[in-house]
Amino acid sequence: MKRLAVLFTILAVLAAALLLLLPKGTQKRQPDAEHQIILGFSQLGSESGWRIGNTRSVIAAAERAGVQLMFKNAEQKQENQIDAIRSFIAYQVDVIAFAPIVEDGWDNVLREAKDAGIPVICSDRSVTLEDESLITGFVGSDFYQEGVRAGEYLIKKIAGVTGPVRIAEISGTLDSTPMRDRAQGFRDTIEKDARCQVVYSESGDFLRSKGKEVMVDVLATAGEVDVLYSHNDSMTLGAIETIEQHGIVPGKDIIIISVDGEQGAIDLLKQGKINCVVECTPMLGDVIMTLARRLAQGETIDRVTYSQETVFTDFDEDMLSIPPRGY
Ligand code: GZL
Repeated sequence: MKRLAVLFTILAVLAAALLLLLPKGTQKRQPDAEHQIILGFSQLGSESGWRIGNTRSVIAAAERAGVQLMFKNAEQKQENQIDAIRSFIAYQVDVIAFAPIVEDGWDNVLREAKDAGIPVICSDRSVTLEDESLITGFVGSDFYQEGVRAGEYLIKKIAGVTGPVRIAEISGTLDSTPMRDRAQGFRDTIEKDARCQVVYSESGDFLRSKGKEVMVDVLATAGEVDVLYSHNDSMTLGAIETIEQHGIVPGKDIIIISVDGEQGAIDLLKQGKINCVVECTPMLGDVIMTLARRLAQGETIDRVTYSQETVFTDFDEDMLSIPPRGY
């Protein structure tokens, strides 16, 4: 009996040694047609109606697609996302997808994923990397174009206005892709019109509470403001609370341009309290599952997959018929 135990021990040690000797990235289980795909998804938080809608979309799509989803909410902390990705690697998921809260600081953990042979998709936001091969693809919005659409609306809205047109911007999470690109796309569009002046810009971190606070500072320090450009609807709704508390009529005394397309913002658009809502769809779940399945089966995917989006404005004759938004 004792000889048998010794034999088993030797075999176990040899097996473990063999695994360690294998080149990195080959220990992972290879999916086959019968095997259910396992997707690790790191969500950045629950900061806005958009984010909650995005989470619902991912979970429902995994259910529909028959994908086993390991979902972790980082509650607005990059370190929690990094920990989540490491746990997916340890579990040897087939694919990892994540919505990076900021663009920088991902090289090491994404190198670990690549060494483990696990492809990674950026969902919703992008990352800045020394080695761009660490990410297989991006699925989400073209935030720069969202900024351009906001700027194009404003130019149309101020037709006939002498100027100057003084603009306050409440931006999203610092160093996040939507914040950087929505700001740049807007500026590149309005800079062609000498009347437009951005007189104030401060981050509201995509949070309603901070949008309300920042708007207090706008009204206290920026002087006469003709336009509010807010990077998401949650901050816009908070800012409008402040605007109304100061006896200012939103959508009339101050032009309000917002991004996302949450139901709450569309409702205020219909009431004339918001003038323009640039759509940014959170419904990315089905595309993520399609891309994950391709990767798990060893296929390639496009480097960038953009969502199709529109813009809702007070120029639209059919504004009142905008269907329910679902987020
Ligand atoms: C955009 C997304 C942004 C939304 C905000 O794709 O990353 O983050 O515009 C959300 O509402 O907080």
